[in-house]
Parts: sequence; C-alpha cells; structure tokens
Amino acid sequence: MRISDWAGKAKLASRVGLLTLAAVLLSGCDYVVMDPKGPVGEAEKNLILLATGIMLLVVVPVIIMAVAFAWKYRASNTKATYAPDWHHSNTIEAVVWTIPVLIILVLGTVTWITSHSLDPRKEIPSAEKPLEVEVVSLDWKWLFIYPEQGVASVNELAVPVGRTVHFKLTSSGVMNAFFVPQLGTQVYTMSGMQSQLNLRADHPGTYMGISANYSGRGFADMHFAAKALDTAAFKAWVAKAKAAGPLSNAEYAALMKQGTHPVTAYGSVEEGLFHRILNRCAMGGVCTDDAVAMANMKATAPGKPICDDPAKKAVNTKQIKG
Ligand SMILES: [Cu+2]
Repeated sequence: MRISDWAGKAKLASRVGLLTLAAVLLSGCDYVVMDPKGPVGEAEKNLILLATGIMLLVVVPVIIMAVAFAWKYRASNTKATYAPDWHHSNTIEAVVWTIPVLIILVLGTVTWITSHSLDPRKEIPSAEKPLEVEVVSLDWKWLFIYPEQGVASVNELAVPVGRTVHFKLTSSGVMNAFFVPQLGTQVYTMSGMQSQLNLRADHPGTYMGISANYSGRGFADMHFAAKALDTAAFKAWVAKAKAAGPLSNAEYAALMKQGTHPVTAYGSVEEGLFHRILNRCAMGGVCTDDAVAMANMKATAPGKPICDDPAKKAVNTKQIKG
C-alpha cells in the first residue's frame, strides 16, 4: 500500500470519528444524571466521574499500548528487538499487579464510604423538618400522598425547593422503581414492603420522574413530573390540590385497575391509606401486620402450633426496610 493510500484512510477514519462525536454531542440527549439538582444527585455524579477517571487510568494506557506495540513490532521494522526466547520480566509483573491492586483498593474504599454516606435511608441534615411524602406505585401510575397536607396526587410530585423530602415507598402490586434522575438515587417499590428515600431539590424546576423497573404493558407511560417549587408556589400547589375531590376508597379502587392515568389531584385522603396499602388491606380483608401479629401470639401460647419461632425476631413484613 502506498503512503497516499494510508493518508486517505487516516483522513476518512478521522472524519468518521468526528462525525460520531458530533452525533453524540448534538443528539439532543439530556445527560440528566450528569446535571443534578440536589445534594444526593451531586454526590452521585461526582462518584461516577471519580470511578470513571480511576478506571480510565488503565483503559487509556492499554489502548495506546495496543496500537504502539503493534506498530513498533511490525514485520517491516528491522530495528525492533527480536526476542523469541523471552519469558519473564519482574518489572512487567510489578506493573501489571501493583496498578490494578491500587485501583481496586481505591475503588473499594470509595464504594464502601459512599454506600454508607449515600444510603437512601440516611437523613439529610437540615434545620427544617423533612416533608413526608408517601409513594405508591400502581399499574401504571404513581400515587403521591402528603399526610401533613392531607392531599394526594397522581403522576405529579411537588416538593418545596431547599427542604428535605422523606419518602416512604411501597407498591400496590408488582415491583417498580422510583427514580428522579436529577435528584438522585433510584429506590425499588415492593408490595408489602416499605422502602425509604431522602432527597432534596436545590433548584426550582420540573424534573423527569420515571419507573426504572419494567412492569408491563403500560410501563412506557408510567412517568411523572417532579416539580421543585419555591415555598409560595408549593403552598399554592397544595391549595389547588385541596380544592379537588377526595381520594375515596372507590377512587383508589379505580386507580388499582391496570391502565395509565392523567395527572390528577385529590383534596383529601382517607386516613391511614398508605398503611393499609402497605399491609395489603386497602380494599378490606385482614391486614398483613394484623395477621403476622396473630400468628406471633399463637406461637407464644403453650400447646399451640408454632408458626414462628418466638425466640427469633418476629417476621414482620412491615419492618423490612430496603
Ligand atoms: Cu424488598
């Protein structure tokens, strides 16, 4: 191959490379995770950048060496050392073991520390009491209950800017995952279980909220708007919700039916609805916690069949966190 052919090939390759880069940069994709709007998302973004950077310490030299070695030891290069009997080098051994071990130590330490500092259950220090929001995933919609305000909404989450929000999450049926990428941390919602999440939005705006766990036919439409509002706007949002009709048992039964749902506000919520959803008795019947309590009582009575070893900690679905 002549030199001009090589030059032509290199030019083509660089053009393809530039076009690919341009396509990625101009694709209009929002790198939402890399554009966080709160402290949790910020910490997670930094963790992604740090982990990627550390891993590139290996990836980049390996790519360079793969090309450089192939070029240096090409058949036509008579100046390169030819060593057919070579079999060991202490220097190479030291390099290929020390660097990965150091990287694993650093990554392991960072992962250990952030697993605890970014625990979704961990409270975010704040002077103000966190806002309580109860989240229920249904097929295929999200229900948000505000116990303090006595209102609820479907597919719209409003939170005050700068105030920590403490979420309690569960699912009415199949497993889903609550995720507002710009605020950080995805948490699973599971039937009969309660998970917890603490988040804070530091900038007003409307952020995309999704379910990050496939849950069936209407899943693609199972998203919600997470609105971070200033204090006055949040008060106005609550006032507007209060003017809407109640979230009655009949209304909740309708929400439980499979199907997508438009954004809806409810002016009042039946007391303890989240507790009953969590304990699988929202539509009547025996609550799971009552059933478990009854089974435990039976087990402690002498001569009765033992459902549960009383010496062990009671199995109570309500207590399982995470
Ligand atoms: Cu679970």
